[in-house]
Amino acid sequence: MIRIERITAKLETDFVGREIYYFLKLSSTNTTAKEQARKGAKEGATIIAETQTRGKGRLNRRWISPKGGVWLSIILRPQINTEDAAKITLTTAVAVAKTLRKLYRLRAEIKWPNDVLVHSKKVCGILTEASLEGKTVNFVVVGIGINVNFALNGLPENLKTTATTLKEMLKKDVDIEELICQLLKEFEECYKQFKEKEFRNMLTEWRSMASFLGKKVEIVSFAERLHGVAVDVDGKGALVVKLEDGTRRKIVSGDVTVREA
Ligand code: BT5
Repeated sequence: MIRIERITAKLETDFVGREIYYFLKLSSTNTTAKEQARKGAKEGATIIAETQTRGKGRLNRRWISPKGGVWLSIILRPQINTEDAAKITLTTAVAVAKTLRKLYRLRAEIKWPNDVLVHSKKVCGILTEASLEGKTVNFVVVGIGINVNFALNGLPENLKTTATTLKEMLKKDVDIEELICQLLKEFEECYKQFKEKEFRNMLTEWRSMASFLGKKVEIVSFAERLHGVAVDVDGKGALVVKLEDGTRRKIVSGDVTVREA
């Protein structure tokens, strides 16, 4: 069980996680976070659940959320345009990867746009949802799911080759409250940089952990399937791909698979 009083005692943030809503079971922490945001919850308020019955991935995919994971959502109220919301996902990925590197010395890597991998296996997924008002953002909910203290058996058969957990990697349970505290701290630092329009610095960090850059990739989106080399991510968070015919394309959403090392 996650002991919230341990988190509160150890937390070193100014506003992220200063208000925590804790639940044994939720449908989805993102859904509850959106409800709380609509009711006026402050920036940084964090929703944590021990398990989720309908954890959400992108495009209505399911996120499997057994007990022993970190399933949380943070409410944000940045004054940004809608087109800047995608940057929050990248900012969050940097925070997660830094946390795993610092606490466990794992070579955590970022896969555009919303995955954190260890040894090429997904240990974390991020789901950013924005409530929009015309061209501006009313609030943002960033959901972070990390597979922590459960064995691979906690996941369905079809995910066992693509996913991993910290317990699997480290061969032991980790201190989950310490992990949440460090994550919220790293997140707040990265988010402050993002708000101070220092997204360039964020991108530099992001690139240093984005292992798939320079590799041949396949990108599957709603409309098409593309092959090329992942070249970079641009100032808006879009993936830049050099296609096989030599032209460059900016991709704003899709799934990336590395085709060769
Ligand atoms: C994501 O979507 O990776 C976003 C996941 C966000 C989860 C957090 S948990 C807290 C908050 N509350 C929520 O309801 N959601 C957020 P996407 O890139 O679409 O990946 C989804 C795919 O990942 C699924 O279709 C599966 O293939 C795979 N998957 C599902 N559960 C997984 C898990 N626990 N570990 C690794 N892979 C998983």
